[in-house]
Amino acid sequence: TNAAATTAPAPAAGKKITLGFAQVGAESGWRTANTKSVQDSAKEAGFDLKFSDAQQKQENQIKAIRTYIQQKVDVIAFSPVVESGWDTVLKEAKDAKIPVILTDRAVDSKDTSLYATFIGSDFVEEGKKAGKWLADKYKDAKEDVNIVELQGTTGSAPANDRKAGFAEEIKGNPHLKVIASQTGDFTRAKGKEVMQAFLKAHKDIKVLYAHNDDMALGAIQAIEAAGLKPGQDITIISVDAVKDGMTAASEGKINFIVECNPLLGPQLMQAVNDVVAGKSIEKRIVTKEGVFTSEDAKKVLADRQY
Ligand code: GYE
Repeated sequence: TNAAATTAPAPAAGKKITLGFAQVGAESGWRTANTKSVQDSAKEAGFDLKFSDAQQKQENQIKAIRTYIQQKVDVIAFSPVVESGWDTVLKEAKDAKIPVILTDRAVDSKDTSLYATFIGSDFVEEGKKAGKWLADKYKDAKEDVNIVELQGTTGSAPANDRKAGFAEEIKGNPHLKVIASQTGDFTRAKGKEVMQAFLKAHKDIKVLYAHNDDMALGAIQAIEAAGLKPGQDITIISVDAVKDGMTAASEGKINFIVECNPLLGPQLMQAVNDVVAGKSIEKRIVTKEGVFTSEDAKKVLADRQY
């Protein structure tokens, strides 16, 4: 498998491959770009794609996976909304001899034979990049720096890991204090709502760490409505680097963005081809990504595809 693939494999001669893809939902700009990448590259690869949107509910995803098993698709791929609770349905796919590929988010199943590979980012690393930048910014702090955190979907791999990675990097400085941490479910509306509540409850917020751009963008609305300047009165860090987030960064409203690449389609289609061809594939395929300050965002914004 070519881990750096940016284009989908060309269609092979012979029987058309059927791929069942159970998507998380349509909760964020990241997800929209991810869905488009999966759909475009399945088309390019000549696959018959069956696509479902679980609206961020695990039960819907399990239903979709069971339907794909009944339909005897060649491969099932999905981005698990939460980490736990997948063993039963994954065993059903295994018993039906349908290979499963995890994309974007991980599961916590002990039995790794339940899936062929996991393609996606290292979310702990993303959280660490965010924490490292903040720890560095406040390395000489003499007073407490109050941080509020907007977590992603409760129980999801990116929420768990981005929280853990960030905490790990800031724990060395006792002045860096997370005074409130709540889920905003990766959406703009929830990000705004929870930030409003944070601002009401705490008068001295210095930093916001949002687990994705959409929640940061919602929070920015709440911050502005409270008469404060995002990026100045409150330092903002987020994850994803989608176009709207990068725009806010270029305007100085978000100070630091950790990139999370949503364009997983080409690597997924390559893995599907390899699995169907019986080739051995790597158990973990990590995507590559960087970080952006406001200045960086200004430079690359015009060329940003999503
Ligand atoms: O960061 C967020 C989306 O699983 C990496 O899900 C993905 C996350 C992404 O809703 O914006």
